[in-house]
Amino acid sequence: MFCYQCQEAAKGTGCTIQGVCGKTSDVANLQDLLLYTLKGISVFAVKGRELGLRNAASEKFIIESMFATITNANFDRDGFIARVREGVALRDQWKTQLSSLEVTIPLSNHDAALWVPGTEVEIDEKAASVGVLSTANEDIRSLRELLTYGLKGMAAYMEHAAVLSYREDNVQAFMERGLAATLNEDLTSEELIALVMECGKFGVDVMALLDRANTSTYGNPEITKVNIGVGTRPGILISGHDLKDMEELLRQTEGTGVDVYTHSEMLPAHYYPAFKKYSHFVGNYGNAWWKQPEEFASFNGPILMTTNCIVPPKDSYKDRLYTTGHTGYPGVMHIPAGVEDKAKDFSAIIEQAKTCPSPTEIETGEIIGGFAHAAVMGVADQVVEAVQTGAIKQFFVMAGCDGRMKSRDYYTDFATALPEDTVILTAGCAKYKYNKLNLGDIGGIPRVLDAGQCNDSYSLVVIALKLKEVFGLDDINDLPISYNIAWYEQKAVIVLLALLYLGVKNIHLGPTLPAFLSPNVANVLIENFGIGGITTVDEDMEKFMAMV
Ligand code: SF4
Ligand code: SF3
Repeated sequence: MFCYQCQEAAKGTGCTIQGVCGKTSDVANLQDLLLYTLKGISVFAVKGRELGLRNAASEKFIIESMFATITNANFDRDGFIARVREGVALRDQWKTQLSSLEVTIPLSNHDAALWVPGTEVEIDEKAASVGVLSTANEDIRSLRELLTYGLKGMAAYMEHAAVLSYREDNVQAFMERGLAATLNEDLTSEELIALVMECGKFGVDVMALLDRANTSTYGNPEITKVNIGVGTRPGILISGHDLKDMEELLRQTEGTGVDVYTHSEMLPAHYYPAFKKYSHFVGNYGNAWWKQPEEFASFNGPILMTTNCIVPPKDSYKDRLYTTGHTGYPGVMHIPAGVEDKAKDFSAIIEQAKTCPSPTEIETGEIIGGFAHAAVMGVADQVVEAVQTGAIKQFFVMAGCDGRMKSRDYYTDFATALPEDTVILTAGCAKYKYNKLNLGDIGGIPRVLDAGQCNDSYSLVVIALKLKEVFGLDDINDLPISYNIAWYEQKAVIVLLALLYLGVKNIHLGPTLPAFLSPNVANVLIENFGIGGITTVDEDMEKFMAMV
């Protein structure tokens, strides 16, 4: 195996024996093979689209399978083998359909468009030969992977929107074009860089789409205080990003005597009006994804993982862990999709919850959030005035991901060290590094404004664009906003590409720069966008404040 798609890549270069995330070598290879299969399908899907032909099954398969290969989403070997076989069958359906048309199909002689799976052993052998390192040139490899990881993040957001019946054809078309392009040996670095930038454009589109999907279905997030303590009844803990699962679980648990709590990236569900009406929706339990081992143990009740990030479970709670959607873990119960558009059936989780003790209290109090674009626009006058009077001197976008590395304490220390006339704008699970610090407020505006999940970074962009308009500025970089972003997995890659596409400069990215950026590709990002890493809190604070 060779995997370097996330921030925890071993030794800062890549995992080669087993993933730091817990992914085994065979599963890592199978994920590579699935990706290869998706590229093969895309070769034909691109041509089909040109000819006005579509295949809904292959479109759905590409998105769902891309999502399954994201860090910490799915560890299930058998599931990946089944997907590889299904993918080749879909590719061959396309082939048959196009063969009667006698058209020239670019890349149709590529092995990804031709290979046929044999026995499981042969599949494993093939899987070991199609990974990241099969691209010899390190810059081309770097650009191909940067594009691929952006597409993976994009697929995740497309899937979250799709479960709410929101799709955008242009984004799907780009996904297929981008995947096929990574097979093309003729593309120059410049052409690949252009595709990476285009990926950022579609990243903006997909986050806007998901924002529409979420807010049209569940209402605009509202400024909300969320309980972080526990009740006395048994509970179910729900994690991940899938709001449709959230809705269903709340509906099915109503009146059962079982409470519902959120974990990690599901915290922002509390901000949506549609979910506030449930009195058994008690609060948020615990912190970011990497705290699962201790927090899932002390929760005492069943846990539902709707999306990444799964930490390989401990035996102490494995029998009360459930996956659903495109997540999976061997030996962990999986709740399948509902049959014929029926809702998923969560009764097994609810029945198990009834037999469990209530959660053990690990903290008490409240946290505040729900500062998505509509809520912030609602208090825009107050925000603008605070900036004009100098009460707020600078905003710091500290969005992205949290992770288990000790080096991420930097973000807690940075937030603590920020001057009192600054405000943190956050989204994603990065917030857990500073959302319980009680940093106070500025004239009633909290110093940590949480917009929501990582995809709600879109809200931060909308807010920035609005402020630019209000202050009559030509350039988004003239706003009093600095960017100190933490990344972990591929959703953060699409968020980053989206910000670059919007022209945001001087983003600091940490705790380490991606291992998949070759020195030359990193230089392109440094020279064109001023991307930088992090150093120490003191040094960075000095740099940031000098720019104010
Ligand atoms: Fe390593 Fe991250 Fe890949 Fe897991 S996803 S194998 S931790 S680089
Ligand atoms: Fe977190 Fe995985 Fe990135 Fe959605 S849940 S932000 S890490």
